[in-house]
Amino acid sequence: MFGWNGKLLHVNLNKGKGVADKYEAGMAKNFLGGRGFAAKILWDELKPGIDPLSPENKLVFAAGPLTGFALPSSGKLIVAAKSPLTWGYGDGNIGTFAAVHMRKAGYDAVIVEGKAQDPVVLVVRDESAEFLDAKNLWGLNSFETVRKLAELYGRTVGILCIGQGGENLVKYANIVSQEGRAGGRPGMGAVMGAKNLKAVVLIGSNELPVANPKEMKELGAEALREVLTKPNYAFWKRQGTMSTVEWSQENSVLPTHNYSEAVFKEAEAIGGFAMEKIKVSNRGCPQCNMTCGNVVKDSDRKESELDYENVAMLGSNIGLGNLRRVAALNRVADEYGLDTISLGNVLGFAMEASEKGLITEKVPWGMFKTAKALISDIAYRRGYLGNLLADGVYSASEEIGHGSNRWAMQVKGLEVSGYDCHTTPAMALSYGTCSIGAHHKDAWVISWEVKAGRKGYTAEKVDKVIELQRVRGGVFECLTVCRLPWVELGFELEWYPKLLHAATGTEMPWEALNLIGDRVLNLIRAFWVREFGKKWNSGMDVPPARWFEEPLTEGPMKGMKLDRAKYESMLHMYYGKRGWDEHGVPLKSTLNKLGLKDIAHDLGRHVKLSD
Ligand code: PTT
Ligand code: SF4
Repeated sequence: MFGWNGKLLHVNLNKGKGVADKYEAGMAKNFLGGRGFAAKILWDELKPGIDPLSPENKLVFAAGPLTGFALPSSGKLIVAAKSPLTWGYGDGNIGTFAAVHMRKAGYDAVIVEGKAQDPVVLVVRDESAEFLDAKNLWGLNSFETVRKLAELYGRTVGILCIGQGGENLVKYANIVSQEGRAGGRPGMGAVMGAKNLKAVVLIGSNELPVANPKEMKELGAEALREVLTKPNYAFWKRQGTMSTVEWSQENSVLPTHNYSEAVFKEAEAIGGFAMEKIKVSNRGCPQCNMTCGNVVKDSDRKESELDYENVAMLGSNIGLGNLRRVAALNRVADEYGLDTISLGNVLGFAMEASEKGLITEKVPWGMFKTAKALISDIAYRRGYLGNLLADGVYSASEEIGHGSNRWAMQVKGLEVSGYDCHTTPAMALSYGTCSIGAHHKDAWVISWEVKAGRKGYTAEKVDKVIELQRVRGGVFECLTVCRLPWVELGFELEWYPKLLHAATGTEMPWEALNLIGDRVLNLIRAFWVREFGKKWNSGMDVPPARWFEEPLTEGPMKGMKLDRAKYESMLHMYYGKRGWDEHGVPLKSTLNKLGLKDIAHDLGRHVKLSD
């Protein structure tokens, strides 16, 4: 095999042992890498119904056949497991030297199972897997952990770690790398913590197997040059994803006060241009020449790396209009290793619950000190409120009741990311049907929808959601390369089959890639259905009630809200186009057509599948 290493590393923490396994060429051909490998491995190796925080869960780090080559933005990997937040499939995408080192160590995926007796660091150095006692690291935040490990192994190795959030099993704890790159929204950090795994260090020194080295070198260099010529390049380097704050405000989709509104009075103060005034440097993922991490000095005089989601969720959504303070909240979230999107949601939820008198604690909107203290309580599960919010917004709403589930902003248990959907039915469908819960990664359809017109619940919108899910949630997540060169700069999709040919020697036109995308998304859907069995229902694909029931009261879209009946008919149109039944379960024929006959057979033992 070329492009792929053809090897996985299985690590058992109970036994303190790592074993390398070869995998069949069919796995590469059918599932490509990254999310495709993770979904297949979790389907094959996890017993349905296990507790995600038990030793039986497996944590998969997986990359794709382009990862690590010198081509645009190829330094990312997927981290996946059964999610403790949703109890379904969970994953995230992290830009990290660990991606490059894992591939150069000779592996396309590392799978960690079991639980270490005491805290450990897993160190994978080419063929060897060793374990380092991590008792002295347990309790440190992610920055301190990375610093200590870098002192031991050097600054250029790959390090993935958890902060106190993961240690204390906060259900949206994520995994942090390189001081400010973080991923695994649905609690991948908690899965790591439950395994007593404080960090993974990856050190690889081999050449990547490449089918056509000369072609790869030339194409990669040409592709990198091409990125630099894109008209939006200079502005992108200045603001990265931060210009989305102004865009969201102008288009009335900026989450504000727990998604009750979609414009924020102080948006300008937390936008891309305000950020430029306090920016000190750019950071980013390896193998990237359009680095987009905006490093600013926060109100605690520490460095904090800002992206749109961080600012929308820890700024407008909680009513905080001071960017340095937003940056300080973002910094502590990175230190503790807590997902900023879910964190902004639980804080917004607590502020609303406090305002409505449903909790005794006083958590006023926009109050920086209270929010910061509460984040610390969450990371350590301190006190009633800290512990309550550490389990996520769905669980918190179940606990406090009084109809708060109507404004607990989540789908399938995962908190909604930074786009309000009162006025955007296609984006609501994207959240409703995303493969990990309410995340924008699979189909960021909102920018298209705002131009195409918001009012309709049309077949064209359903088609667009499916098209984006295939390319973004399917192909990009399997390749694990960053999608932003394409999304933000218009780097053409035609590059990827050419680069794949150079790396693997295989012709993979977009029709073939799209088919893989559909196969992987159907496999993930099958995973959810297998986990939930008879409890699975189409209501799990419906966004929160607030967007259907409470119209916006401010801004140019004042008075608008979603129409539930129309959303439901659009959802059923989506099921039809996907080849799923009226409950959103794939038909047997759909799975068979996608080459997932064995999955259909297995799933049929858990739920009744229609033909
Ligand atoms: C992603 C989610 C996002 S999406 C953001 S900002 W964004 C938040 N970032 C967090 C953070 O930072 N610290 C923290 N403690 N929690 C955070 N949670 C949030 O996590 C990220 C970039 C971004 S910035 C985006 S859109 C793109 N996402 C990609 C993707 O998903 N796939 C892909 N093939 N390419 C992508 N490119 C872009 O990568 P999750 P990163 Mg991320 C500080 O993690 O779980 O996938 O959720 O990893 O390396 O930081 O890159 O406006
Ligand atoms: Fe990472 Fe940004 Fe580069 Fe993508 S564009 S690889 S997120 S630095």
